[in-house]
Amino acid sequence: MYKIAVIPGDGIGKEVMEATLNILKALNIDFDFMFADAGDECKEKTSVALPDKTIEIVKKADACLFGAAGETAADVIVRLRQEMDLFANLRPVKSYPGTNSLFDDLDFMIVRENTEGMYIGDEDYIKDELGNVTGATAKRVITRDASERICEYAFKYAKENNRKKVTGIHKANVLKKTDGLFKKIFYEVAEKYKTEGIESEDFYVDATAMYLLTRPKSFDVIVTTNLFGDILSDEGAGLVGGLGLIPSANIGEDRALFEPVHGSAPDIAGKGLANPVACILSAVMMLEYLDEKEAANAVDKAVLKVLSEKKTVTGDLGGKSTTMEMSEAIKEKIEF
Ligand code: GGG
Repeated sequence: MYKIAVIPGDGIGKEVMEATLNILKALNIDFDFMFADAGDECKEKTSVALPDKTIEIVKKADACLFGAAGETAADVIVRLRQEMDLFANLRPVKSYPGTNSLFDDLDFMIVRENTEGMYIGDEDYIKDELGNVTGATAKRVITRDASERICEYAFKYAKENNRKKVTGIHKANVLKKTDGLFKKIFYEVAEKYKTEGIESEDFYVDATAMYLLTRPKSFDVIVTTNLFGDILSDEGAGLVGGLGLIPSANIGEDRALFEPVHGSAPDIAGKGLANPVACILSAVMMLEYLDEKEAANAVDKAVLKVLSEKKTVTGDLGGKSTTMEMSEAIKEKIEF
């Protein structure tokens, strides 16, 4: 029996989570779903965005499924990652048929550092002598330990998943100390993997934003710091048909949380319009993590069939189906 903490969160998080649980319940696997609150609505009700009880439930679980957080994202998902030391954020960029993918055969992985960088939440106002806010600052922290750990993770991931190259992304020409350190450590780790046949290269983040459009097929595994990883993975989503399709995994030493890359999308929330695929594929990543490879494969194939057929898909994919109708169609296609 797997204990799964389930945090639907805000907006479309609730709908895509319901659609995902519909799939998981159809598998021949014993799950104990432990529901927990977090997000904007939770804050409105209880004045806390991430209750201690939720953290307790997540820490007790074998894995966590997360829907979306709205305005409280920093207090909820960013904090959960830090609280549980989920240092590696895996965001695959993969073309699926039947989507608005700009390329039909993209398949690369973005490995984003998840615990420090620009997202440590150390912001301050600059005030004049009368106390008027005249500006604001944000501190960005890059440490040797976290950089080594994420680069090591990316190279090990490449080796174990038959990937050939890892690209380190930074802005070391301007952020000389922070990204200078990240780049240095990237090449220290790369050196160890040279004999394993894993190539390495590095680019500035601005150039990478262009290369993702002009030659995305040249990427295999990307490793980068927190904010750059967040931004580049949305660009990656744009390459393969949008945020409704991109799953993610947040991995720690002995804990993991899985979430769609999209946010709470309040403009379409509650209308059954949200594409459930990003959340369902996040559950596929969870099944792989739990070593339920056969089930993971079966759900992945079912998603592929429904996308290819294009009959029962949501509006973002050119269809007219609701979130739950698409989930039902995927469920019907699962074969063991
Ligand atoms: N860009 C899509 C989106 O809104 N994602 C939710 C979000 O901002 N999460 C915070 C994060 O991934 O760091």
